[in-house]
Amino acid sequence: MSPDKIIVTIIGVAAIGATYWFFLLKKDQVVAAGNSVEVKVEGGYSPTTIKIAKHKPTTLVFLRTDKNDCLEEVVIPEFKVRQYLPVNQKVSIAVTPTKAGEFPFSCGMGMYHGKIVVQ
Ligand SMILES: [Cu+2]
Repeated sequence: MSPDKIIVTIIGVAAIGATYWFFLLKKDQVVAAGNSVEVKVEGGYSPTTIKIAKHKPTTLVFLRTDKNDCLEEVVIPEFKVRQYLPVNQKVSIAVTPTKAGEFPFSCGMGMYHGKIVVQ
């Protein structure tokens, strides 16, 4: 291999590594909720995983700062929630999980995902 090809290969591998690192870190973002937990809605959900305790009333406070229409609704099937999220306005959703498990939530079109882990 010529030196320029080696450099291109190294940069390529580094870019792939950085991408994996970025997404893995994003995926591993877990927050244990107290009585409430704030979820930022900006190009997805942050945190993506929220841990809450069984039988504990918990308020999920969604704050959407992303003008993308894709994120204007949040859907949590387990709690029968389909909620419109106005931009730059906090929306509180109270849930009291009655069973343990992992319950996904997503935007109205199912393109962005997060999950609620009940323990
Ligand atoms: Cu969407």
